[in-house]
Amino acid sequence: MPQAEVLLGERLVGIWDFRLLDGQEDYPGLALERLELLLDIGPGGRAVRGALGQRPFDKGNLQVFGELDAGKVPNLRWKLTDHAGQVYDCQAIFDEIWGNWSSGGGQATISGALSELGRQHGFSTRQARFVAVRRPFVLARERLPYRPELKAWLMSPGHRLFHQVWHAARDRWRHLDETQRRGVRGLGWQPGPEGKERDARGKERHRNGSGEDFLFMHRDMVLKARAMQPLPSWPSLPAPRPYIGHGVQAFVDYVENHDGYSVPPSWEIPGDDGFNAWLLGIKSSDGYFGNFQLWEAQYQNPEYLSNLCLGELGSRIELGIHDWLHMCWASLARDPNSGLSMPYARNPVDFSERWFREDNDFLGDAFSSHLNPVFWAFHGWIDDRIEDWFLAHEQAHPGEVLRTFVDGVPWFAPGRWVELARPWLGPQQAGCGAWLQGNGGGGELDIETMKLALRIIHSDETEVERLSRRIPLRPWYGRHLPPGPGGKQ
Ligand SMILES: [Cu+2]
Repeated sequence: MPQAEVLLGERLVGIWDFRLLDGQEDYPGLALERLELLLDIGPGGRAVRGALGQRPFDKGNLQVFGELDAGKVPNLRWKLTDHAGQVYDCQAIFDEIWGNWSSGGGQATISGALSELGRQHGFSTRQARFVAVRRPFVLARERLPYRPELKAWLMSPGHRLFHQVWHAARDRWRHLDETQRRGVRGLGWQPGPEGKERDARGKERHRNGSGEDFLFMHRDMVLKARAMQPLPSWPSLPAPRPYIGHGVQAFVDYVENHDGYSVPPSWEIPGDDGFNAWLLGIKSSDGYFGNFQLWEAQYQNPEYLSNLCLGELGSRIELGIHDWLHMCWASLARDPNSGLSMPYARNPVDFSERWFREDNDFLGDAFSSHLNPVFWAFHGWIDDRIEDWFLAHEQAHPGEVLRTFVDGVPWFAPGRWVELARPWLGPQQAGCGAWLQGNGGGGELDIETMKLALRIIHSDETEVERLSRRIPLRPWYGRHLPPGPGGKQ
């Protein structure tokens, strides 16, 4: 399946508000108010299918048939038929004036003309010109609001920076030189005890306990958030977009993101083919059925789980399905001031005021991901796998894993299957970095400490960026492009 067609498909699928510009007398059936053009392309599909009609879409829709041919863009040509046997020829232009605005589910237009099929164009031909405007993707935050208390906690600068530096320190530790490490240690932000730091992506990742840090820190976060508002886990990973041919209403509900859990449209980083193909793949039905569902089954398979240490379970989840979940449900990032799309997302050391606003809930960046309501659904799902792991061990060798509490959080005692007595939650000294510890930490000083730690952690990247005068980066959770377990992705 050529990528150009997939990308074009991503731009066409959706709900378009349809309006005749003229010819109303000749085409009274198309001159109705609130006509909607629904466009879909099946998984791996090479054709555009759709419907033109009015809610509730249960009768009287016109059917749309067209080839999906990126070589002809911006020209589109479709046949439309109604139930009475009337057939229309539709020639249209897919409007690119919006440029990158139309990628990632932003606004776009299709404008063109309809005529009765079987008549040649000319003065006697009745043509009707139309325009169709795509509705932007409805973001999860519009469907799944927070209570004020929880929202305030999540969007506080301290919490944003805590989450970012916690992930960045362990993800980048193996790339830091001695000077950088000394700097980070001096601020208390080394991931784990000094000299025995637990880097999350290095050779020892499955054995050094970093996976326990990952599971424990997020369990702590989920418990504290749930104390302010119920945030249910996904009982299973939400199914991909239903094909319009299986039911128009189900398609519409999905595209309008009724439950908040629809996968947002993909986007492209210019020139970064590896990222673009990966993102399309993880957001596709193939990605869901061929990879997500396999992971989902593996992490509930007692035989597999009973042979894993807790740290290896956490580390495998973190570096695989966790990156996928973040990026699959991420929407194209936008500049909070201008609304312009930012396919690379925020620079990790850009601490301008605008990024701290509540609308910055981009799932691809640890600075903002925890503001996105989908975060809690899938981190809850990940957390529920810990119980599956425990039950699997109980069944295979009862008593080898013992429950305990760590800082009031239900956890497990060190032993054959558990490495650490104290997973890493950031600096333990009073005040410093204690953002998850009850009162919300120590104020301005901590905020500046965390910014400084991030500047040190990213200092080599900033240099590269300065020299090359560009931002050669990807969104945080889209940097590593892990393969799925299905082998194809
Ligand atoms: Cu996190």
